[in-house]
Amino acid sequence: MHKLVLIRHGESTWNLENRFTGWTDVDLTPTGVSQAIAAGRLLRDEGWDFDLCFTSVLKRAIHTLWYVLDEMDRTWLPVVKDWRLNERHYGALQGLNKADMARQYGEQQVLLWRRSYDVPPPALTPDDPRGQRHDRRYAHLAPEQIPLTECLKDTVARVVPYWNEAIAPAIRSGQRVLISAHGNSIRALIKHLDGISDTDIVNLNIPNGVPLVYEFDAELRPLRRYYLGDAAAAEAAAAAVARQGRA
Ligand code: DG2
Repeated sequence: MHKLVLIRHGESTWNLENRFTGWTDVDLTPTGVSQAIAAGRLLRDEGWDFDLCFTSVLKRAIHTLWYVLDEMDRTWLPVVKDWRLNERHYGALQGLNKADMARQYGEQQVLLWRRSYDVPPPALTPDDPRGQRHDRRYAHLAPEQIPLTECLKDTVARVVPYWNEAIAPAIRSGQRVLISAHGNSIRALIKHLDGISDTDIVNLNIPNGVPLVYEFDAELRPLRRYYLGDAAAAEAAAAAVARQGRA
């Protein structure tokens, strides 16, 4: 049987301020650091170990991985960073407060922007300073590959090929893999792995800093998905994420 652990980064400064973040590269808060350390301790105490780690090119996920690995005394493990694990690009919403947007446009509209499968938020203009077209970490990409907005479907369209090319072969070859990523890049992967419908995916929310385990059969078909540690606390934290879009 193969296993995989996914973790959404610990609380970021913009999670705390309830701002749409997307590809904006914000830090962890002290709470976020504590969440990552606690996750590392839990993994260590429960006897987990890894051979290979993947993360995005955003520091909230990278730093979360650092703290987890440090707690496990595994900072020497190989880490592959790839933009395809980045958060879903939140377009012109990036930087805006989620509750303010719900007051201005209504909770239904914000739910559509946050959780619908195929409705993208309004796009950034190519010259918007909040965009990434001049960011050196994306210089190897063609300009049209650097999103100006994304719906979850767009995120699935980059996460799943990366899963197929890089992550799934590593797991199949017997490597124990840990992925540190984001609420919506993880939702994109779960949608694919568990075959969740476009309508049901609306109800899936991912809490910060809680290790999520997948068990697979030899063909990498999911057998089980569960949070490590206090399952009720993880569910409560996921419900709190859902409420971030309320006025
Ligand atoms: C959050 C997710 O991304 O927000 O971009 O605002 O996981 O990197 O903190 P993350 C963002 P929601 O889709 O839950 O509003």
